[in-house]
Amino acid sequence: MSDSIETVRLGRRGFLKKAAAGAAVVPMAGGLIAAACSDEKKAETTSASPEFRTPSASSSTANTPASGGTVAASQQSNWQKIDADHKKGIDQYLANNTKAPITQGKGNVPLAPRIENGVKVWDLTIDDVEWETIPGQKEKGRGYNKMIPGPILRGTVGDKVKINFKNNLPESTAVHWHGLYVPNKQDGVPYLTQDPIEPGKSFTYEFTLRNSGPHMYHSHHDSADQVNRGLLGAFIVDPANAADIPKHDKEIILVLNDVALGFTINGKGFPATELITAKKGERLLVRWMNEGMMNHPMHLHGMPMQVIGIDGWPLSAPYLCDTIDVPPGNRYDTIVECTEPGVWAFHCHILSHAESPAGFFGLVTAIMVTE
Ligand SMILES: [Cu+2]
Repeated sequence: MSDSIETVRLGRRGFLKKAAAGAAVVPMAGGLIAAACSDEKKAETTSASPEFRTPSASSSTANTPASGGTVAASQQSNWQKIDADHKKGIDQYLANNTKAPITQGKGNVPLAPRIENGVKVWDLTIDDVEWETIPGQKEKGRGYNKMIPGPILRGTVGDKVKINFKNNLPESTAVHWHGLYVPNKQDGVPYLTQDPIEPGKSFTYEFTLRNSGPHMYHSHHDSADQVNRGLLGAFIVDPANAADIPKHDKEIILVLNDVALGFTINGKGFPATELITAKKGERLLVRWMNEGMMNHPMHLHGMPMQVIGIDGWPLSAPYLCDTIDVPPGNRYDTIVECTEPGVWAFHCHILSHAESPAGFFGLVTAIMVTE
């Protein structure tokens, strides 16, 4: 993948980087390469990490000197710093997706159930976790099985399921099955349908899957805090008839969140977000879920998205768009026909959720389509 992404994005800098790696091959460009290298060094040493809580920390308007000459010098250093910070973020993002993860911890990974007497059974713990959202930024999160988002649970309409929770938090909680038909007493709302799951206690939810779709499970107790800190996960229910599954080559589940852990996609903010990859001609089933407290109009460059379902209910008239507003609680199923090769930005179009003078941050990723 490293090679293909290099090929796709090979601009002047990319060329210079490659050239620098094998400097002997291009002796004539030595001066230029040295300049590029020292430029990059400067970027490494002078830029701060993109900071989503205070995106203007590295403000371009911070210095407004009085004298003309100083203004010119200051403005120059400002734009150079802004450029360098933007580049650093992109480089970190590409390294995260071609070399090794730049943050610890990964959530939103499938968890296979065990089968007991024909019932799909999952055992999940609920814990305090230290969660790294972007390099070096660790937050006091909470996770199912110590990950954010929690593991992806998956079943098929008609399945009997049983989910055992052990609450290791120093406070009570409860788990709601968002979007799923369940018996009322399994709905997970303390004092309305059940007692809270107290610290150290366990609770088992049991129901039969009745409606397909990209559903969610999350805390329904002190939820503005607990969900925002990470007690959320995807519960995918496939239709009983496999022919009803939308035709696709790859399924991408994107869980949005905001506020407590910052703007995150699957528990990570840019540049720690995951690059989506596809081959030209492939169909991606992109499934959006918003577990946050704000709307996020997610915009894809280069290709439209076809919206085929809302909250698991298929649309009788699917429609094309390039920006899909995902409100809190909603899930959208979209198809991206990957017809256009390149690395295409994919970001929230409330721009203060995505970009600052310090570069991209938060709700930003990309789709890379290779030939
Ligand atoms: Cu947003």
